Amino acid sequence: MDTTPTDALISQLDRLAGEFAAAIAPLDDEQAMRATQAQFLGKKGQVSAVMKELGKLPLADRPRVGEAANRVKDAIAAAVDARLAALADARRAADLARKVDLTLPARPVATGHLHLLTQVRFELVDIFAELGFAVAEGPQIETDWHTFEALAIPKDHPARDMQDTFYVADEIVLRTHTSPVQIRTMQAHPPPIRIVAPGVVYRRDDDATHSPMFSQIEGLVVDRGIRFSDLKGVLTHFANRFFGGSGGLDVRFRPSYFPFVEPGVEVDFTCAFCRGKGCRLCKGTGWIEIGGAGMVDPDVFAAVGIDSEVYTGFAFGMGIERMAMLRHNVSDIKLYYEGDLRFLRQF
Ligand code: 2NM
Repeated sequence: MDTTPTDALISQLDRLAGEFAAAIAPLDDEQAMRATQAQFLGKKGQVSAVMKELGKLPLADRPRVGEAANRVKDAIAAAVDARLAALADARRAADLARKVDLTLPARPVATGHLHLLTQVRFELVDIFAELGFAVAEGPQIETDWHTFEALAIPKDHPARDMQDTFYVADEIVLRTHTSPVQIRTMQAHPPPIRIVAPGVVYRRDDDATHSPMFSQIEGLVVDRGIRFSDLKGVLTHFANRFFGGSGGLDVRFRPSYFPFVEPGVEVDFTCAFCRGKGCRLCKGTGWIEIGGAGMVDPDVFAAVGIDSEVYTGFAFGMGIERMAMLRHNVSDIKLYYEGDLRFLRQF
């Protein structure tokens, strides 16, 4: 039987499907297969080349050729899908063939933890939070007014000297204590006030026991009828919560002077290590120095617009590095800031 040009074209198209399957058989990535698919089906591809002959065929034959062309396109798409499925099956089979011991212990995941000073700061804040204190924060770069003037620190006070304070600009300093936070709180809120202000402060000191940046926590309570004995009660509760465990630690006030309080005191706690008997840590005294405190000076209240005829208050401050030192036996303040993991990992 004679083959018509139409039949020849159709068998040519059907052959292309087989050629395509052979072309992608060695390929093992989808991108290469898609490129080959485009080669066959694209404008300059083999299928198009065959279809260009369509115009020469009798009109009546053309639908049969069109069907054949669609068949080829479907066959090519099916060949790609089949090859991709085969590859995926092979990968999965290889995966399953690999021996994996699911009972092996997992590799440990390295986790960090909070810095010792952060842990201790949180502990301190938590204890005061139990007593109803809120946490207040403020800027580290402060005005001379909030840092010194409002706290009744006189112009010629050594703390205001360039030798002791980092000046950022005229009348702008790095705060030397967190007391400016208390000033800002008193300006912003009427009493009753019950806050602690934890944070870093800056002083031009740098030796074995002093760092130019260190952390403090200060407390402030202002209300009607706040008394010196309230201060002692709060600090005694704090001493026993932070150091005590079983309780029984006392607070001792020694007369002292801070421009912003009157009276002002240095605060000692019973040495928690010898329970007051005297040991190396307390240098035989039975007492440990903790910080300073006092009743807020009426001049400070005047600066922030609180009527000292109506309100009284107490304030206290302590160093967080020193608290951490006493609790964890840290010998050198520099260890906190060096980032040596051999130190940090111990806490
Ligand atoms: C201390 C010791 C004594 C203190 C006073 C004030 C304020 F703003 F209320 F006047 N804030 N902090 C204070 C008092 C801080 O730290 C050694």
